[in-house]
Amino acid sequence: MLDINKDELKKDYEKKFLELNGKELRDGADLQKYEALGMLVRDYVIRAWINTNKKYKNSSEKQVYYFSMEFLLGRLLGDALLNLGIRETCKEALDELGIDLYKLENLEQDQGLGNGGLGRLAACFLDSMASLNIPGHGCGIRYKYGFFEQKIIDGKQVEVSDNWLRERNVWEMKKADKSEIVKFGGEIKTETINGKLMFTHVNYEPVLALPYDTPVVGYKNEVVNTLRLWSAEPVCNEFDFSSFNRGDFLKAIEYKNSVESISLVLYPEDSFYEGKKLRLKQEYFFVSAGLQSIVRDYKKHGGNILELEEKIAIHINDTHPTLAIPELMRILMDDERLDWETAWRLTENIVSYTNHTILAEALEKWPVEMFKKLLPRIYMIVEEINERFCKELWNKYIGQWDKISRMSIIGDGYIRMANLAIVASHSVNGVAKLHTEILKKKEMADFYYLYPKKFNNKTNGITHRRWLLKCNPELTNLLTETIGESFIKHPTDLENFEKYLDDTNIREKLAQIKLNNKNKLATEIYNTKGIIVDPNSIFDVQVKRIHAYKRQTLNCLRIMELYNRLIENPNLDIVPRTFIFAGKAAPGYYLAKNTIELISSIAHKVNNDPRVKDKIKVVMMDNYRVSLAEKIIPATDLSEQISTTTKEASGTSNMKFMMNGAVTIATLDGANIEIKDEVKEDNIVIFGLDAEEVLNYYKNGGYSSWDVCNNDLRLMKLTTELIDGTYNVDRRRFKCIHENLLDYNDEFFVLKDFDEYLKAQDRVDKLYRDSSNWQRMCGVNIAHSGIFSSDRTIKEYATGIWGSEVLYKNL
Ligand code: 26V
Repeated sequence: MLDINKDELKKDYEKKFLELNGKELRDGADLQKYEALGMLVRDYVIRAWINTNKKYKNSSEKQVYYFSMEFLLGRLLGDALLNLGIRETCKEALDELGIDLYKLENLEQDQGLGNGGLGRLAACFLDSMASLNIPGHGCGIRYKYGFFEQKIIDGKQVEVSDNWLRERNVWEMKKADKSEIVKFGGEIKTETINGKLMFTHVNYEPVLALPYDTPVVGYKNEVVNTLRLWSAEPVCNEFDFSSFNRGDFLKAIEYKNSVESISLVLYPEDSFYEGKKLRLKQEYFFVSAGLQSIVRDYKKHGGNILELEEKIAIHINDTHPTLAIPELMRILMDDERLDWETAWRLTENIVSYTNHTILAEALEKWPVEMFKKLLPRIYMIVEEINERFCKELWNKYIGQWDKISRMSIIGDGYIRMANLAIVASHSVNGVAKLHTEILKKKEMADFYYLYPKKFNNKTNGITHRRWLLKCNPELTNLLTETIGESFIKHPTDLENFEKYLDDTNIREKLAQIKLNNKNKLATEIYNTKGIIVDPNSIFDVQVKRIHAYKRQTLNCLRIMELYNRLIENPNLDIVPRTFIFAGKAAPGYYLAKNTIELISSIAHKVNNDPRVKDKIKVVMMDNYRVSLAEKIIPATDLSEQISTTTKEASGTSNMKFMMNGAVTIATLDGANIEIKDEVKEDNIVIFGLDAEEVLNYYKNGGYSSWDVCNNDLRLMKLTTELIDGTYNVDRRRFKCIHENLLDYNDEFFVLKDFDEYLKAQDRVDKLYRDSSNWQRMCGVNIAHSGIFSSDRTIKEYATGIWGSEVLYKNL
């Protein structure tokens, strides 16, 4: 915790501003004021950062490295202030200077180096590791362009590049002296020296990996860990270009472009495998740079390579960093001269893997020919791993060729990354109980029977520091006034709040806080979309990536149905609702983009119809991102978690909403099940097919969406409305959604769950009318959300997977 008072902070800030801008604070622009504050906070952080690194160097604690293609950090200023324990002091200091801290915080660009849940989870984990005194660091790519910015123009998604580095990034520190070389292409020369086979990589294309470090500040504990992101640069310097003759010059430019493309842009796909060579390059680039620097650092401080497994843990976030396995083998064998068996033992004990999805279309596999050419030495190692593994299988499963070929790492001309990750790591985990069970019993059953001990569950979590303390200060105040501050370090202490819920005064306060947050969001909606919404209506929210399995279409159909009912009966007695959507669609995912258009069309129709104007409103907000989530979530009454059961591995927004006192309407999917177990059935609204029913339909058939539709007059009307011009003069506009629901038999059971969903929404309507009980439900959700803090999750990873020291026990 930083020991600084308001006056000192004021003085430091004015001085910093002057230094940076050569003018007085009062003459500065807001952006300059933000930058100066950011630079000042970075200065405050640096002392503790240096000390933390020193401490790590001199201690024998295991260092954990979290390898991830994505880190969705959002903004950092507010978090850094909060974790340093000076956000309040800073607010007061700035107030006295006539500056609004929150306004400055709003000027920071989001660091959007991730697609969705997987990248945000990585960011929450970094925060928890630092706050729990765990030496845990991130390793990833410093994409020049992050996840695209989404504009909704004429109801359609338009993608704009996210040039997040346009303004100065005050948080990162370039560490040129820590650069590494990563090698692509070329050939491998094999020779025997002193009776030992040696492999030399020749004629390769070298790429300079340049690290940028960002501090990860722990909560009031003086710990600052590191997120290291790698940028790809050409090896030779600019000057060399001028000395080339014309032919070489063009070649040099080609080289420069090809190298820089590696860290140019984040792939805007999630849950969809993109078999592109550039993606493979990205994956190898950052794992190779990361591992080389880890081993180099380890040896520099006198570490014995044979003890590496006791001193470091490498965690791979989904299969994207799986090349860490053969790369570590390469370093240990070719650079450190260890034999295969020793290198294998170390690698297996060091690496652990998390699976984040069962969607088949997200399973990474690389064409052998492409892989071999790009990574010749790595290919040799993967081939050897596969041969040894298959030999084991032949001995164990005599004659069971189907099973062996399913499990093989290389097969059908592809390298299967999940198989490699399972075979070569000591731990494989899913991200919620149901998801882990599906991995064990279904998707990865062959491997589970072979290695039952490797499989385990680690239900996801979210950092309550960002997702409660920072984004909902009023609720935080109410909590500390009632139950004290212990929940901040021990989030399950939030349970103490439950006993206050009998107090009507507290329930009214909860309602007032929600209303205040809704007012703020209403203003934001008006400012960005020009739509007036009623803060006294139910804020009914579905914000997440747009994807068929998340079923935004189910939400659309029920709004269309409610609209029809209201038109038929203008006196229909419903609690007014505001339906809020936000989310990006992958640029190449037609159905998802079409869904955004449908939402926009419904919004257009409904919002312009005076007959329903006091009852329902529909809003599709632009550019969903971390900082927008921080505004929407505290203002939500009803959280929509309506994925097809079995498809959402966990979900994490479900946890954020409950922590901010929203009631959830959900299918029994992912972590929704565990949320229900915590709050009990009375405090959540559940509907829809269960996992067994869904899996049974997938396996044995028996579902006909046409039959469901033909037996439900509402659905007949609604599906017709999709293609009869009701929502767009161009009748073909939503043909694709119509086809998916009917001609392709509704893969995600939208029509099947429709009736139950509507009934569940009616229950919500009734529950909300009993305002006092509704507030109790909200309170119970808050009180039981502590278990979903990522602190709990990280403790489970630390003890159950990484075997890292658990110093947080002293907290
Ligand atoms: C796959 C691919 C394939 C290649 C192109 C880029 C790319 C990027 C991401 C993915 C996998 C996405 C998996 C994912 O985001 N899963 C989500 O993970 C959350 C954290 O565990 C979890 O809460 C969500 O339920 C799950 O969908």
